Order: sequence, then C-alpha cells, then structure tokens
Amino acid sequence: MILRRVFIVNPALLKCRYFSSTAKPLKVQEPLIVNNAKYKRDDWTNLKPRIQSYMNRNIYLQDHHPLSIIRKKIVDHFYKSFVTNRGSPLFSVVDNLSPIVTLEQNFDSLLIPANHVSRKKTDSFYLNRNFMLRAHCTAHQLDLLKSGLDNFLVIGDVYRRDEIDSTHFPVFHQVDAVRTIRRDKLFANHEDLEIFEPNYVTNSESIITNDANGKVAEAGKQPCHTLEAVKLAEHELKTVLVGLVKHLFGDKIKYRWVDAYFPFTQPSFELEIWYNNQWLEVLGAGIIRNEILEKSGISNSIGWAFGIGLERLAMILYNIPDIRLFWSTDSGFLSQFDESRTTAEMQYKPVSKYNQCYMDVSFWLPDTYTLDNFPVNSFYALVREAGGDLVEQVKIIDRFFHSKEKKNSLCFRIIYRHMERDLTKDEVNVVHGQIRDEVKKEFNVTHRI
Ligand code: FA5
Ligand code: MG
Repeated sequence: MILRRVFIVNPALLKCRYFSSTAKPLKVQEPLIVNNAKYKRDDWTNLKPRIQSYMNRNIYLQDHHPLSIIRKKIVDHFYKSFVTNRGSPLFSVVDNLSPIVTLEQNFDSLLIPANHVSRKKTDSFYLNRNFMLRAHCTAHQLDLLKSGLDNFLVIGDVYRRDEIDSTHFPVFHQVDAVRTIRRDKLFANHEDLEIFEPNYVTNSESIITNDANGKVAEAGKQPCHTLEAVKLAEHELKTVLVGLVKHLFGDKIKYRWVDAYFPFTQPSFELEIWYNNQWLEVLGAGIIRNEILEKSGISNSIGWAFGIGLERLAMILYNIPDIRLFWSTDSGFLSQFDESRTTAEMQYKPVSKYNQCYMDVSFWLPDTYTLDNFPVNSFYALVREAGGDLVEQVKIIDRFFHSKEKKNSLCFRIIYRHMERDLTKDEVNVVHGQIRDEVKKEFNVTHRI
C-alpha cells in the first residue's frame, strides 16, 4: 500500500486536475538573473534566455560592424552640424547605458498614458512589474535632461516583442537625440519673439493624446508654444535629419515627411525613404512636450527629439537583405565591412553556408620594399584575381623584421569558400599554389615555406 502511494505522488501526475487542489507542491520561484542582478519574478515576467543571449553583445560598438559604421556616420554628422562657440561638438554621446530600465523610465517619464497600446505585456520584454528591457532609447530622455545634458545622442540596443521578418527583429538598435534651444539662440535675430504664449498652460487638455489604436496624427503644436518657435525648431530638426539621410545615401535619395503621433512630442513626424519600390519609415521625431522639459528644470527653451533605427539604414546602405545577418559571427559576413572602405565597396555579397578553409602565404620581402610600403592593396587585388570566387577573405596576420638577417617578412591568411559546395583540400591546394606563384612573380618575394 505504501509503495502504491509513493507512485501516485509522481510530479507528472500532480499536474492533473484531480490531484492539484490537495497536493500542490510548495514551489519557491527562482529569481530572474539578468546581468548578474536578481529580479523577483511576477505575473509580468516574460523575459526568456533566448532574448537575454542578445544582451551585452554590443554589436553596435564592435569595430567594423556595419551597425557601428552607421553609428559613427550619424555621430559625425551631428558633430559637424552643431558646434559650440569654441568649435567643439555640441552634442554629448551616451552609448553605454544598461538596457534594463524601469517602466517609469520607458513610459511614464514620457507621458505615455496608462492605457497606451505600447504598454501591453505582449509588446515588450518585462523582468517583472517594475523593470523591463527598454523598448526605445527615449527611455533615458528625462533622466539625461535632469542630469544637466541639453544636447545629446543616446545609442543602444532596444527590445520589442515585434513581428519577425526580414526588417523586424526583437532586438535592434536606435540612436535617439535631444536638442534644446534657448530663446536667445532661437531668435538671435528677432529679439521681440517669444517661445511661449503669454499665460500658457502646459498639460493642456487640448493636446490630443491617443485613440484606441494609439495612433492619432495630430499636426499643429502644443498650446504653450508660439507658432514661430515651433516652426523654427521644426525647421532645424527637419533640416538636420534630411542632411543626415543625404549624408548617408547621397543627394538623390527620395524622402518624405509624414505626420505622426508620439505621446512625448507634438507635433510629431516620421521620415520615410523610398527603397525597393516602397516607402520605408526610418525615424520618428518631433517637438518635445513641454511638460518633460519642465520636469527636468528647463524653462527657457524649446526642444526637439528623434529616434532612428540603425538596422534599416544599414540594410539600405549596404544592401543587406535580412536583419538577422547583423547578429552573424561568420567572418564571411563581417569581413565585408570596414570603415576604410567606401559604401560602394561594401555592398553585401551573400555568404556561403559551406565550410571555410584557410591557408597562409608568408614570404620575405625583397630589399625594394619595407613593411610599411609593401602595396597591400595590390596584393589583395592579385589574390582575388588569381583565386576568383573561391577567395572569401584575405587578411594580414603577421609582419615582422628579422634583425639578424635584416629581412622583412609578411604573412597573409587566405580564406577559401565555395558558394555551392564544400571545397576539397586538393582543389584549394591547386589554387593556393597558383596564388603563391603569382605573388612571387609580381612582387619578387621569397616564400618562407
Ligand atoms: C520610437 O521608438 C520613438 N521613441 C522615436 C522618437 C524619439 C520619436 C524621439 C519622437 C521623439 P518607433 O517605434 O517608430 O519610434 O521606432 C523608431 C525607429 O526604430 C523606426 O523608425 C525604425 O527605424 C526603427 N524600428 C522600429 N521597430 C523596429 C524593429 N522591430 N526592427 C528594426 N527597426 C525598428
Ligand atoms: Mg514608428
């Protein structure tokens, strides 16, 4: 009998309804551990290990990564477009904030109403009822303004339970910007003009928030602002952003502004660019709601803000067909990008799924060359010419001066890969042999092995 009872208290059986009311095991919930900190789980916890595995990868800061190249281009554009009286960049760059934020930061600080669609549990990754992974970099806006920054870019990874297709992924990257303009700067040539209407009230009821879908395109302005101030600030915002897309894509890029709605800006806009025969939204922007500036202690300025997605820009610029490729660690993908190359030289080429195989070529230089003046680019060109499509990558892996023999040596690694099949060692040997011969002939080097 006793034995039988032991069998019945099988954990699998506890799940069945008949036993659950009487035999529920006392289950102590393990806390959720994210970035070495513990978070108490509750009914909002929905962050899973798969999404956590993307945290701390920092691909947007990784040298030569396409997202990092775009990030630098954007920062450069802002550094050039706005300088202080002393000639230094006006914008501060903040790119190392943890993506774990409070719901207060992500929503409340930005006047996102309690019933707003973006707060749904199904739309974001929650650690619990208090903490989440930021769904946009705007989550840091109020804190940074409060800390005293008045012109800044915030760059980082953001997380959304979005659809997954070739242009959407649950983790992507944004550059967010805030610019505040004081009255004396905004109206430098019109001292009689004002930023604020006389006796203005912020928090005005007349600001349309959102309908059930959270999307009301409300043009116009906040009642507290004068039309002149809004139009001037809007002009500066649009000019710098159109300048940015031209800086990235060239003067011929086709774009359009569309009215939009964000709870934290009014008026709000989206910028779309014409790509692959359709309009693609690349950023959201607008005039910062004055309540936010007031909360941060700024009273004499009007501000604009925007948030732009890095992946979409990189996909267009480099012809990258799928957003998942940015997470690739395959050197066949990563080696296609390098700050020193032009955009035209970095057009994406599909990466083979077949195996890579590499062989090195190392040689002594003739006296006519030094380690510094050996024409590395001509060497690469020769290898690509002689190796054809089998050569996926060539990189320098060693350079040294032999002090006894007074000779210089270079070593290059050539990575071979076929688009449609695995290569055999024998065929790679043949091609590699041809490359060695050509190198010897062209540069008069002595092979070391
Ligand atoms: C925002 O995130 C606002 N915080 C932007 C903003 C900032 C507006 C400041 C006003 C003032 P939105 O959800 O539209 O807005 O995202 C901004 C950009 O991020 C989009 O234009 C797009 O380029 C990119 N983006 C949005 N969702 C995805 C996704 N799932 N995958 C890749 N990129 C995305
Ligand atoms: Mg949008």
